[in-house]
Amino acid sequence: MKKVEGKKVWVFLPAYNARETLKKTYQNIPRDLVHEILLVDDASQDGTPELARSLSIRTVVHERNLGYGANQKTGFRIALKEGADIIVLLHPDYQYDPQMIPELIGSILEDKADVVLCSRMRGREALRRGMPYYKFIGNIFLTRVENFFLGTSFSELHTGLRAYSRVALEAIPLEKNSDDFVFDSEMVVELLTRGFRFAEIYSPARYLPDSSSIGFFRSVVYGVETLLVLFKYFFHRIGLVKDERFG
Ligand SMILES: Nc1nc2c(ncn2[C@@H]2O[C@H](COP(=O)(O)OP(=O)(O)OP(=O)(O)O)[C@@H](O)[C@H]2O)c(=O)[nH]1
Ligand SMILES: [Mg+2]
Repeated sequence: MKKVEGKKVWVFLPAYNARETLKKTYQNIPRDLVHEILLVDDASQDGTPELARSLSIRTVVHERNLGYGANQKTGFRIALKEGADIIVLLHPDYQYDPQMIPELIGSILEDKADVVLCSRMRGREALRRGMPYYKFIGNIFLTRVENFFLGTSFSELHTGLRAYSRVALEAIPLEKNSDDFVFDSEMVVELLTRGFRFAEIYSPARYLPDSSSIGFFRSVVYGVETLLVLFKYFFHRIGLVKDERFG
């Protein structure tokens, strides 16, 4: 696929201590349809920004560690300000296949979707590839609860490879969202409840020794916070506590 006339595709890498995996991730990004690659570094201690700059990746650095959600706020703010039409979020820990990007953005380019998620969850493949058992079970459980509350049928809502259209990102109050990991779940609920069209593709993730993987405690915090977002949405829907973040 060649660069699509008039559509600016950005790839955004939210980075934290990604030095071991950044180069591999970056080199696998198909360049012919991507206009800009932006890395936001959240005060890594392993030299991630220095490596990024040596690879000629445009790099923005947080002075101190602000969190995964705050990292995305910075990235989306810059991309939107500079006219990106489609923004691909890609974790730089080389767990996701950058070669999936053309397929990922295809339905946005064709105006058939506003948000596309690259699911890692189909059958037990993720387990075979090394996803820890508690993450596998947690992912299935959380996605099922989300599907129940949102009336959807996704196989996974927690992936680190997704694409958003500009229109979708501009419609939601990004800055009001969490600075932590639950930012991703807030976005999904805000976009779905505003009626944006979601699509899902599939590509299993890699679990290599140097890929970033948050531990058990932070995973549980993420899970509980995601459930809280759903409860808030439910109360909003039944009119008990209105929350302007949801449509
Ligand atoms: N800004 C910021 N990003 C972080 C922090 N910790 C991890 N990340 C990044 O957030 C992304 C997701 O974190 P991971 O540790 O890979 O966790 P995960 O993808 O939810 O879980 P896995 O499926 O095990 O990979 C990675 O790209 C990390 O670089 C942090 O403290 N701050
Ligand atoms: Mg990871």
